[in-house]
Amino acid sequence: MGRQTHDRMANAIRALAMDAVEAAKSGHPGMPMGMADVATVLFTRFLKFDPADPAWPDRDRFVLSAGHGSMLLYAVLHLLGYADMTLEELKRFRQIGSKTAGHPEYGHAAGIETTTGPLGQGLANAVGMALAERIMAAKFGDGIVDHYAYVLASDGDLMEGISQEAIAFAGHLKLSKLIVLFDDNGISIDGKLSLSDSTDQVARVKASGWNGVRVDGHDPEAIAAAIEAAQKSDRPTLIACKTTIGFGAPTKAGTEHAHGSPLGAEEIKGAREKLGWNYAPFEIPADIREDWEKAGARSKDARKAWASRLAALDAPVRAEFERRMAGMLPPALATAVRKIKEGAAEKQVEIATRKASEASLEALVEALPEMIGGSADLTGSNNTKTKGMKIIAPGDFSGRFVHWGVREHGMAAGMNGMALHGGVIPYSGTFLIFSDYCRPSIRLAALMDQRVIHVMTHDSIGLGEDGPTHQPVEHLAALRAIPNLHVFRPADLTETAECWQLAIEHAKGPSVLALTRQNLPAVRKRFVEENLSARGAYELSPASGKAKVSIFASGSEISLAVAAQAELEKKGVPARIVSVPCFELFFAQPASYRHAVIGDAPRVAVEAAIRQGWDAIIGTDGAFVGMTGFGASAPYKDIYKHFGITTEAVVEAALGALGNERSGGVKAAARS
Ligand SMILES: Cc1ncc(C[n+]2csc(CCOP(=O)(O)OP(=O)(O)O)c2C)c(N)n1
Repeated sequence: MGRQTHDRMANAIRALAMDAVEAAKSGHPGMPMGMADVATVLFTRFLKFDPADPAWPDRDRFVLSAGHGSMLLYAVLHLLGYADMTLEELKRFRQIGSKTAGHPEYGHAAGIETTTGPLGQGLANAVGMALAERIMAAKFGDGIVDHYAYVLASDGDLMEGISQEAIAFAGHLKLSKLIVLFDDNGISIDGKLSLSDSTDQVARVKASGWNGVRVDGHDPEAIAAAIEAAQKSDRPTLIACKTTIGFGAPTKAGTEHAHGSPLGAEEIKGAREKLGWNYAPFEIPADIREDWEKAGARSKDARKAWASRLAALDAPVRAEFERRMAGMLPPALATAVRKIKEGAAEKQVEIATRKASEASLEALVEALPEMIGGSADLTGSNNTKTKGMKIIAPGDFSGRFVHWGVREHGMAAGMNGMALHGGVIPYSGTFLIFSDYCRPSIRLAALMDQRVIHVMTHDSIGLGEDGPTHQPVEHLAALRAIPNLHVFRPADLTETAECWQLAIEHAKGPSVLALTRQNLPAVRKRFVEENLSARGAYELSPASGKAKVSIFASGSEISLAVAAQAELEKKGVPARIVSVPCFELFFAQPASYRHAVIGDAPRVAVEAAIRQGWDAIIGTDGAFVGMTGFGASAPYKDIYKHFGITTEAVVEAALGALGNERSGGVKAAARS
């Protein structure tokens, strides 16, 4: 391609970005204008994709980590001929119901590989994509799985802490098909980057085992040469592209004023003159449109060749590849869960739920080859690695277990990238307390409807001596606050197996399994085929007669409820127990079921955590036995006693609730 054609193609991106931001009266024109040359080179010469089949499994992934520059992606997708991305959509940039949201949102339009905007996330997602690609290639061969993950990252992406976790991890695993195009424009919102940063990013990535090179981000041949070299490398590459933010804008280029607001009519007029772009807003001349559409058709033959290779596979292998990419579950899942539950009913073992999870995983990992486990350096504590599980190592991706290192945030974002890539179901572990370190990524998994499973052990003061820095108190409530996240807190082996099944079946969202460090008695006494946890809450143990009180609990506190029920019986107070392994599933039940489970007796809840959220079940007048502040360091039984989370306390609360009802308080609450 001649320089003139390149310039005109890049200017089409610039013009669409300026015009759409101007029409929306909001948005970020600077990055798309600055990176238009890089994007033009990447999409017209390197990226493997087919707008006619956007979900082609062997396409290269392109991640716009600097999500504020969304117009770059929308403009390119439009120009390449993606059916979703019409000119009309560009004109409706940032409007309600459009595919062109403020920041790219996964699922809104084909070609948006992940939701970006929170800086650093896209880069870490891409690491997960590059990892999933290698795992799938190890399983199905390079003829079927052989693609790159390209990332467009900004200064902000590289300043965020998560980038260090992602870079160090990718360097360690030598994820050589990860190529980062860094928009090295020296500008962020506050002004020159020198206000707050002086990192040599090339030296930085090299220190983590990457290639790092610098190019003039407005020189197409230099960019192309760097990408070519990166493709051949045995390690990930960062190409620092020196660019001018807002390239072409007469007074705002090179300044923070081009970053995040419309350029204004005068400036746009000047930019059109400077760029030699003599067309009306949103007008793309036919020759440029044709050139872009040609670029869009570049990989057609490659896709056809790939389809032939897929068709030539043995039928069972092809079916397995297609099943995994479609995220369909094998029938072996139900069989595995049934087996665990039968064993649990028979043996009635007293074990920690983290051990129950490990026992479940032994069967599940066997039944579901797509499950890829891991831990953020707490493998022995999270119990996420089953006996036969081989480790994924640099150069050998045939294993099933990822040592993520002490990188919870990078891990959670990487898992999102793995799920988005497809073919794998990532699960991994850390302590529940460090869900705070994963939270931004868990939120994005929920927003993107991605099946990612977090095993979070040491789920309360019950972890004991490590003390309040390690004892989650508000975390269950905080996680339950995230829409579309299922938070499971099973009580014994049977419930753990059921919750695992539900997490795996939650195909359109993430799950957290909150599990204990301490041993718990079995509370499910007999085998029931039905997954009782599936409705979120169910009557675990009925009262001997008409219930005078209902006790609600989750996880480790179920055993307290069981003991309290026996005490209350002795006192002539029939009590029923409701196990609540998952709030979200319970609240999704029809009102009739919810009302039946909640019942009309006075209510008490017990959970070794804060009360927030429980009022939806027990009402504001319900009694709650739990935590009101931070925990303490001591043997766990002493801590439970110290904070008054005991059988006696539950009994007392139940009797108090009864007395309260006699005086009319609870009835009033039940009506409200
Ligand atoms: C985690 C996070 N913090 C803050 C922001 C708000 N924000 C958007 S862009 C940006 C920085 C802009 O600088 P840079 O990344 O260099 O982008 P450029 O100005 O070059 O387009 C910030 C702070 C964000 N999107 N994500």
